[in-house]
Order: sequence, then C-alpha cells, then structure tokens
Amino acid sequence: MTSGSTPPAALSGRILSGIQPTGSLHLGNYLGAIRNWVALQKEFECLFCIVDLHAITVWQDPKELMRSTREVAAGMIAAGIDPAANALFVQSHVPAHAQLAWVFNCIARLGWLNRMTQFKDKAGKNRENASAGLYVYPNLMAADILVYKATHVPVGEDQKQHLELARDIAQKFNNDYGVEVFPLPEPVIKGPGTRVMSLRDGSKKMSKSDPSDFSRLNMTDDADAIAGKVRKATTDPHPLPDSVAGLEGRAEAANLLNIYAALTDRTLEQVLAEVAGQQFSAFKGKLTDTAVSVLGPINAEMKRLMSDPAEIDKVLAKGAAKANAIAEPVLSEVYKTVGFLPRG
Ligand code: AQP
Repeated sequence: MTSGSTPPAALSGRILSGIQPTGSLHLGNYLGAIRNWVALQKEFECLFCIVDLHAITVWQDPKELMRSTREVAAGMIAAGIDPAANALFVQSHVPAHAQLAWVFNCIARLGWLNRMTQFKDKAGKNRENASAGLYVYPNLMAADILVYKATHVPVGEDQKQHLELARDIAQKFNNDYGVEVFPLPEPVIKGPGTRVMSLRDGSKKMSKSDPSDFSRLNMTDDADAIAGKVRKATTDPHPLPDSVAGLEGRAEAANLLNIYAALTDRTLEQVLAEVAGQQFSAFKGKLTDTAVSVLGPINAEMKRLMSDPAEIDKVLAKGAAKANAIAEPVLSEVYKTVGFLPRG
C-alpha cells in the first residue's frame, strides 16, 4: 500500500495541505490540488490532512462522511501521495487542531471574520441560519497550519484570503504575547494551478457539492461514465479557435481545452495548435481517451484500496501518530505562553 520511499535530505520547509471529505473527489481536486501535492512531497516535509472538522460546518450524513473520509485517503494514495514519507491523517484524530482553534477564536477579531468572502458565498442569503462553525472556519484553518508551524501552504485563488488571515492571527499572537512562536506561512504555487470549471456551466467551479453528477468527472468514474459525461458536457456551436483570444466569451470551450491541456501537461497554446478548427464531437473523443488514460489507473487503485478499509484506517492511524508528535509540543508551547497552568 505504501511505496516506502525516504524523503530527500534537504527539504525546503514544511507544508500543510487540506482536503474536505465532503463527497467524491473530482478532476478539479486532482488537477488543481492533489497532482501538485504529489510533486511537492519531493521538495518539502508534507502533512496531508483530511479535514473532517471543516466538513461538518455544513450538514454531513454520518455514514457518508465516514465512507468519504476513507475514499479521500484512498484517492490521495492512488494519485501518488506517499503516506510512508509524509503524514496522511484525519483532522479529528489530532485534537490539537480544535484546541488551538479555540485559542485563535480569542485572537481573531470579528471584523476580520466579517471580511471573509467564502463565508458570505457559503452562507448565502440565509446567513442567520449558517452554523457558528462555518463562521469561525478560517480560525480552524489557521490552527491546521500553525499547529505544525508550517512554513508553506499550497493555496488556490479561493483560499488566499484564508491564508492571509492565518498570517494575521500568527502575527497578532506573537505581538500580543511578545513571542516568536509562529512563523508566517507563505503561499506556495506548484504546477499550472488549473482551475477546473463545471462541465455543465463554465462559469461555476467543478465542485463535490454540485447536485448534478454530470457537472464533474469523479476520480471514481469508470471509462463509460467519463465518456457519457464528456459527451454531455455543455459546448457552443462554433469550431475550436486557433488562439487563446478566440476563447473570449466561450467559457465552456475554454474549460474543456484547459482540462485537455492540464491532462496532457501542455499549455493552452500548444493544445490549440493541435485542435484548431475541429468540431467538438472530434475533440470530445480525444478528451475522453485522455481523461480515461489518466483517471483509469487511479480509479482502479482506489477501488483496490477501498476494498480493504481496515488497511486504510491503519495508514491513517500511523499518519495521526506522526502529526500528533509534531502538534502536541506546539500546543503545549501555546498553552504555556497564554498562561494555562500545566497539567499535573
Ligand atoms: N474546481 C476546482 N479546480 C481546481 N482546484 C479545485 N479544488 C477544489 N475544486 C477545484 C482544490 O481542491 C483542494 C481541496 O478542496 P476542498 O475539498 O478542501 O474544498 P473545495 O475547494 O470547497 O472543493 P469542492 O469540491 O468545491 O468541495 P465542496 O463542494 O464541499 O465545497 C483545494 O486546494 C481546492 O482549491
């Protein structure tokens, strides 16, 4: 189940990456995050956290949450995350995340949280009915990062504001107590940073929680499912253009081409040179074959791993032990700094 490789001698820092077990992993999670994390594990000491505490800020069916937590672990390992060389673990298995988050609830200012755009997006119009957890989500995310004194965090566009908040919290904690407990974590960008959009609507991001399964390619989809979804993907009546400028106002075409470029490790310009003038029907055939060739082996490995849940749980327990060994001394340092009496 693990490759057993050893980390290189000189690592550039410590990275914390998180992913929510809120449903099926999809191509957006793979191209936008997991694939880049696989590359980062060669350069950094990495902690990969399946953030179940974050997941319950909105309603989760308990059985489905358990299944999804194991499936995310299987997906990450199948995609190339090496749990022997890094820590792959579940957030609720490391109590220091929630404990440090409480301290940060007392550090972060209401005004800072009020500016978080993701809360506004996720709470929508029914703000009064959103959970208090959703509101303080960024404080927990700051704790996820700082409980390991992570130096770097791979973030997409949508998470930049949360990383800024984590830096503000670290700085305010250090200033308030006159200490240098926390480093200020830096964003790290690896790979093309592909943002994958919905297959049904090119203006919305591909998302686990989109009610339409046809909006996304799941990492668990087989070849038939992939072919069906690509065939049904929204397009427009025009042939494919020969330049990036020709994609202006064609969000769905741009999305499919971006996906094809990311899957084949090429630039949009290189891909356009290949497909310019083609009709969508021909291009969709190529895209399907490519998606199947990339996702197929991952999918098969995920199925194999999911057939032995006890083995996944063992890997996650080892990951939690590694994570706890780093987090507990940091939490003790914080508790001492704020003046909590040591436990007898
Ligand atoms: N469509 C996407 N394109 C590129 N990257 C994406 N990520 C998610 N969707 C896309 C990246 O995947 C990582 C893990 O994301 P997450 O599960 O923590 O939360 P999310 O961004 O909220 O993902 P979803 O699928 O949209 O989940 P739900 O529907 O539950 O909110 C992150 O690095 C994210 O940027």
